[in-house]
Amino acid sequence: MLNKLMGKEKPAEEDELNEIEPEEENIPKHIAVIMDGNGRWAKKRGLPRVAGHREGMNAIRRMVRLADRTGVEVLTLYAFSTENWKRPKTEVEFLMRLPERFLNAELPELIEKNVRVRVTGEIETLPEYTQRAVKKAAEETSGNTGMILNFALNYGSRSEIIESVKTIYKKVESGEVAFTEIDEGLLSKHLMTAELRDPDLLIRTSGEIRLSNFMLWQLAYAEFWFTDVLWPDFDEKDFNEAVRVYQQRQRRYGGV
Ligand code: V07
Repeated sequence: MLNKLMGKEKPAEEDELNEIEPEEENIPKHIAVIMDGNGRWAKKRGLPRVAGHREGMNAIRRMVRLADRTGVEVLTLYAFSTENWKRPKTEVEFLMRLPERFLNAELPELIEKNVRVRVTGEIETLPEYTQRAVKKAAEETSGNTGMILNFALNYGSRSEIIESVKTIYKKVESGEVAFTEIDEGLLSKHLMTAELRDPDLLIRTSGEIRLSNFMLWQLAYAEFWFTDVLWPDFDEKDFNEAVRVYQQRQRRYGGV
């Protein structure tokens, strides 16, 4: 990693020695990922966009194993934004089948790994079969005490904040909350992520340098790491690089 930063090439085998160990200092406790570039990955190969989404699920499996092995406490993956409804109907229909498909294939391993699955987003407006799949996974893993795998599904940050403000308004109106009690902590407790710590590290793939309405409040103090790598190609080397960069930034921060 240091060699790379200094512009020197290093032999490929060293990448394997670069594994992040759970005992290390400054492991990001909550990693949030914007998994961008699935469509572009498919286009490059002359495949339909949905082939990229399918391959993106393999990258999720890889990411979950890496994060779990590293001692990450929460892994949040942005699977579907409220803006994604604007995509072609056939693509949206395909995407809505993916939670079920993913969980059918992965739930046994997630249970074996003691992973707790949860969802952040407006799931009430999703197709019945999508809701059923995510609810089943959340229920079957609700007693697990290991890593939290949090899927942001039909999620939009501004609307999440508006909903919190409305709830707080009603509580003030009814006298349950005093106007003077409104502070950052209270608003945080009304967000859909109330039970989760804020992300320490945001990863976005595929070269776009923006937040796209993702966890605007929660990412206030996170480190951001962007890469041109397309999500289906995201691998251990990329994961290690993101964590190493995070660790170095934390070290500098602590040093001043
Ligand atoms: C989706 C595959 C991965 C690349 C990114 C976009 C497409 C996993 C899920 C999922 C969601 C909830 C859940 C379990 C799995 C998923 C959608 C799209 C809509 F509880 N991948 N994935 N959901 N993609």
